[in-house]
Order: sequence, then structure tokens, then C-alpha cells
Amino acid sequence: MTGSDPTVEAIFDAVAETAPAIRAALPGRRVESGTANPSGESVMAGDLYADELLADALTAVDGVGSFVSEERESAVDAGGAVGSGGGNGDGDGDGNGDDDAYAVAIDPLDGSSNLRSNNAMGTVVGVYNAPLPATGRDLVAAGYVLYGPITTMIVADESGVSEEVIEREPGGSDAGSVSRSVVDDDLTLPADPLVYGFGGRVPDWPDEFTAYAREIEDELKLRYGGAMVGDVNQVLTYGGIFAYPALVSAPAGKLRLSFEANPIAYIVERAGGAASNGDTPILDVEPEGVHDRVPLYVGNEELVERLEAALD
Ligand code: AHM
Ligand code: MG
Repeated sequence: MTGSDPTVEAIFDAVAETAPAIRAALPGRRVESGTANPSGESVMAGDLYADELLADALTAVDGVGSFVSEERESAVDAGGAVGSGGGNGDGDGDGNGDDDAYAVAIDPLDGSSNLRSNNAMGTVVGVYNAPLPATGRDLVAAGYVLYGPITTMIVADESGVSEEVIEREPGGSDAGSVSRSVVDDDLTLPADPLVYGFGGRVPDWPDEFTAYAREIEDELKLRYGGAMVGDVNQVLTYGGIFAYPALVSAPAGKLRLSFEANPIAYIVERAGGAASNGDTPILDVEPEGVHDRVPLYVGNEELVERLEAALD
């Protein structure tokens, strides 16, 4: 359940309605497609299929001006100028800015390398009130679908964070037969953190991060599944910290600012936590390009602050 913006609501309806179709299509799409994405990574058949379904569903939403995807070099123009006015796409041209539309940024299948091993993955969504590249402060809402044993969707806007269960109605097969049931309408990070998950190979971690990790290992329980959405969902559920750090071989880390780090930072900040690139809140990081990467440290505020101090 989100606040009162009908365009944002329609965007999350479209994502929820697409989720069962994406899930149903995965068994036959666990192989590499033979192509690479703009970040130079090998793309699975499931990535391409999810990207196509989401592009079709989201460009059809009134008030969506552009669709930008981790899997595409450039934005898909959905009609309507993306700006700072409110995203209702009403086209009335009255000059009050409410003709402006939103840019929707998508990671269609986050953690898709987990397709082979049949582990969790997800779809990440950022709704920006500015053309991309933009900072995370231009987000008006963000969310993710988690394809775990059940399909859930985390939705955040200025009113807070909620968790929904996404289900296809019995016997239903079309998009209109998908239900969204709110199971928690005020998701907040537990005060006593329990879990951590850090990506990358340990020998590739900078020494300062390794020292921090050694402390955290004594305090928290390791939970790392190889899909950011799954690992962040554990942090939202149990409290803790997730990181895909700066690496010696890759100082910008692995995750993409526009499609992964910003939406997750928006959600976790709204849930009472913090997200940093090591010295700056993720939402304040100025992008140079849509496919920029960024180190991501996200979770309970106290743990992220300690990490920033350790890297200082
Ligand atoms: P993807 O969106 O191409 O799947 O890549 C991002 C994923 C994240 O979900 C996850 O945190 C990270 O890559 C895992 O990387 P690694 O396999 O190096 O642990
Ligand atoms: Mg991803």
C-alpha cells in the first residue's frame, strides 16, 4: 500500500501484474542468452524476457515518460516529458508542471545468476521525478519484487514502507487476475541487528573493509545469497547490514547506482536505516551516467556509520 499518487500506484500495479508471468517463464530461461548488457555482463534468457515484459507493462502506464533498464543502453521513450512536476501525465498544458511524467528505472532480474542454482532473485524498481541519470533524491517511490518461496513486493514512498504478497487469483492467467495483499503496512528495521552479507572475494576487499568485516563476523550471523534483493530483504526483516563493497580490482564495486543502489537506499532510509557509498549517503551520489556503479553499504544506521568511520 502506498500513498496517494495514482501514477505510482499504477506503476506498482503493473510490476505486480507482471511478476507471476516472469516467475512462470523462468524454468525455460536458466541459460545464457549469448549477449552482454551495457555493464559488460553476460545476460541470461530470463533477464531479457523479464526486461521485455516490464518494458511493455510500464510504458503502457499513463504518467510513465520513460523506461530505463539495466539491460538497455538507452531509455525507452514512453511519451510525456519527464520532469519535476508530479507525474500525472494529464497533458493539459496548463504550465503548472503537472504534465510531467516519471522515469521508471528497472533491474528486471536482480541476482539472475541464481537462476542456475535455483535461489532467490528479484525485480528492482525506482520511480524518478527527473530524467536519468538523476540522484536518488529525485526518487518519489521505489520497490522490489522478491521471487522467493512466495512472491512478495516491498513498496516505499514518502508515506513509508510496506510488504505485500503477490498472487495470481486461482484459475486466473491474465494480468488483471493478480492480487496485492498488504501483510505489513509499516515495515521498519528491527533495532537489534542480527544478520550481515558482504559480496566480493575477501582477498579483493580493501584492508579497512576487511577489518570492519572481522568485527561484524563476531557480532552478527552471515546470510549471503548472491541476490541483493534477497540479502537486503533479510536485513529489512532481521536487522543488520548488506554490502557490495568497493573492491581493490573494482573501486566502484559491482552494483548499479540508478537501478540497484538508489532504490534500495530509498527503501531502507524510509524503513529507518541508512545507505552509504562509504562516505556519502547513496541518495546524494551524483551520477555521471545511467549505468554507473557504486559501492553499497546499507542497513541499520549504527552499523553503516561504523563502516563509514572504519573506511575513513
Ligand atoms: P545482476 O543484477 O546482474 O544479477 O547483478 C547484481 C547481483 C546482486 O544481486 C548481488 O548482490 C551481486 O550481483 C552478487 O554478486 P556476486 O555473484 O559477485 O556475489
Ligand atoms: Mg542487479
